Amino acid sequence: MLSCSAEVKEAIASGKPVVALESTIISHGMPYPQNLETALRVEQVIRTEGAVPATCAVIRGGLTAGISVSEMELLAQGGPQIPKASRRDLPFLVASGSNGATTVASTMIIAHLAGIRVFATGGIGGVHRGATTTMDVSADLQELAQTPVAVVCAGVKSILDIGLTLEYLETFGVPVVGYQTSDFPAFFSRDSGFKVDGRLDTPLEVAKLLQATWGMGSRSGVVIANPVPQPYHQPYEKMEGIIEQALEDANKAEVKGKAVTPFLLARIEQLSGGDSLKTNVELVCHNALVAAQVALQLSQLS
Ligand code: PSU
Ligand code: MN
Repeated sequence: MLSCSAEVKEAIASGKPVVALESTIISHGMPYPQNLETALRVEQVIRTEGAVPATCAVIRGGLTAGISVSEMELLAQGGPQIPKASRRDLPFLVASGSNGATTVASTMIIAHLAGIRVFATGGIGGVHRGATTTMDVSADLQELAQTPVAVVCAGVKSILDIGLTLEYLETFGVPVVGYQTSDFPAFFSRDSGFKVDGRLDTPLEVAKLLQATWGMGSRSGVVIANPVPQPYHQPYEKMEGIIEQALEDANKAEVKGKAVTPFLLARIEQLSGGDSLKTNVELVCHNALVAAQVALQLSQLS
């Protein structure tokens, strides 16, 4: 059921640093062809740092770590026609031999099965605004509570309730690291008004934190919140107006379930023009860089 590329298999077996990457960001998070260009660039960033990239997806029913360029192209061109697969969707795709784009939750599952401990993405899912009545809480949070993989991200978009997302992570005992910052970032913006408890400044410090987490028997994931580089930062207030509009549109269109996040991402992209996409691409590449450096330190410690 698990299928690793020859390169990824060899790297894991010989203890080389490997970084997992998700594919919902390819099919549902960005338009074509920027999605494909970004997916390829992210892999290159990881290689340049001396680590091996493992983009994950469900391919013909196989939980795959290390998809090929042509498979990446298929997911990029297919866009929203490719099923978005979180934890509960995986059995359907595996049983029917289908393709699927993996979210943070399902990429963590594949990474853990394969023996990969570090994963880079853009933003994680979280507690949606209004969740006290809709109960819309991303399965990503539940996965972080139970699967020992470190996720390097630029925080969460303020389409979510950032405060409640942090509360949820605290309840489930998930360490949240601020990488070179004490502010929890809000994806497009370097700060959200919320603080992190733990600031760490080097890849070695992060690797030691991961070792400590898993060394004491914890099975949880770790969030490594890495703010977007300053030149691409968008002011929080500027994005907030756009996000409010996107949320209003989602409400009017009565979007529900797993369609909510892709709808909001696409609407924000439309409303904000090229700026937000550029920021999105750059922060993903920067997360990949930091993830590769952490994976390298972790492989040297083990
Ligand atoms: N947030 C982003 N970009 C993304 C996602 C979230 O800024 O592409 C994607 C990720 O794949 C994440 C998923 O795991 O959306 C969460 O979806 P949901 O809220 O339906 O769990
Ligand atoms: Mn949801």
